[in-house]
Amino acid sequence: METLAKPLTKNIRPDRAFTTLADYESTGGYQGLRKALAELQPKDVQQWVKDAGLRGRGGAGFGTGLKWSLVPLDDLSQTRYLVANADEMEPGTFKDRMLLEQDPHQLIEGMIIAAYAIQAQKAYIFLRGEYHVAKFRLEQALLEAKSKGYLGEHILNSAFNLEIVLHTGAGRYICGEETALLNALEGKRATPRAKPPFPLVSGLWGKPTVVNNVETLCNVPHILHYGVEWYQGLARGVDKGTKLFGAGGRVKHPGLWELPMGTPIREIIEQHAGGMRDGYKLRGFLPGGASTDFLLPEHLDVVMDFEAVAKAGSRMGTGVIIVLDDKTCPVRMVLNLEQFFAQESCGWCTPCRDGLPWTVTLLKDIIAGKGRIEDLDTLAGLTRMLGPGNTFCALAPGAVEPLQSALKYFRADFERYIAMERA
Ligand code: L3W
Repeated sequence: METLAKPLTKNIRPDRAFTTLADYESTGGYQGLRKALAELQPKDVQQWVKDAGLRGRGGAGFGTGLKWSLVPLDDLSQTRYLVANADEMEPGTFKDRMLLEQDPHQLIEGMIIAAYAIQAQKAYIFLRGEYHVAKFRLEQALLEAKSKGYLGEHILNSAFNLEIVLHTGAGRYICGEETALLNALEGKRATPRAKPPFPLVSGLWGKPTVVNNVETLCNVPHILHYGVEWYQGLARGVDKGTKLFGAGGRVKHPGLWELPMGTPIREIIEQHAGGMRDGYKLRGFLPGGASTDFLLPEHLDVVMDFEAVAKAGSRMGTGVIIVLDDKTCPVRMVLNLEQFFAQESCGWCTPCRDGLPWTVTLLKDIIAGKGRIEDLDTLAGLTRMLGPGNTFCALAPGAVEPLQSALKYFRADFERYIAMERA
């Protein structure tokens, strides 16, 4: 069997806009599904994905097979749902967009296999409303899949039935939080729900529901088709498989690359992104989206594995790096991010609703020359008050990560604004 180093992007080519069903089938598409339905029980599929070591690619890294295995399967008459979280809106992150626009069948096949593994009868794709091209391509791909018997009743002549519904959001970041997403799907205001119960026990309309990120689901067909050992062998580090890593900011070649898990950050920034643009130096970076902590040039040899990045003091998050150069003010960059998060707070819990606008006010005052040195303590206090455990969801704890690390690493920049006012 042909060995593939880049399963997720093998069909994405510069000479065509996207992959049709025929293109997808010509490189082994829907073979993973055939194997799952013909040879494996749902529990076996869960075990394959667990053994492969696939972890969620949306930012949190929860074990995918473990998540599926926690869905109650005892009462098969009970409705279960699968949801693909395609509400990609993390600032600086554009990885799912490429998969959705350029190879929609890969997601659809991953969803059918995942739905089979948890015995879901209905699945939803919750798509970011602004992803118009993805919407069009997914609509076409769903029709193609249905016409070839991959979707609908008795898929590939098996006893398994599945309907996939495409639902577009209305442009709110909070809808990417899985329980807010479920409320939005139910037609309610998109506020997060308290967890537990986790959605896999009580999700959409109170039924067991698995929510997986797009990139996570795109890994699944390949695990089934090429096997667990092959998948594990793709990685360079502790975590398994490949990942779409990217870099944006003042690098020579901003972009996305499918690379082994465990790839050093230095390689992503210096080789794949071509290093810094002429005249700019690297000052720091957010490793995986706007809601992760800054790291410094001294962390360039950290590898992109969940634990390795956590040990360095940040999170791998979405794996799409935002680069800070020496001519961009970190205080203004953080203000920009906090303005986004304050605007996107759903207002459901007080610390997030009131705390994030307060960080914005303080940062604006500091930049306007009206700051006091005590404001830095207030900002640090806010990062603790908005941290994990004090809010319903991860929006505010994620939002304060770049702020808390900017206060740690770039304090002199804050103090310079404050001193300017005193001078
Ligand atoms: C059963 C338990 N299930 C956790 C499940 C949970 C969810 C998954 C991860 O936030 C992060 C956030 C953003 N029994 C369970 C359990 N689960 N414990 O596992 O859960 P959790 O709570 O760790 O994270 P989350 O609320 O899903 C996601 C970060 O991602 N982020 C943002 C990404 C944005 C995008 C985008 O725009 N597309 O991906 C970047 O880092 O800050 O920390 O399914 O139910 N005991």
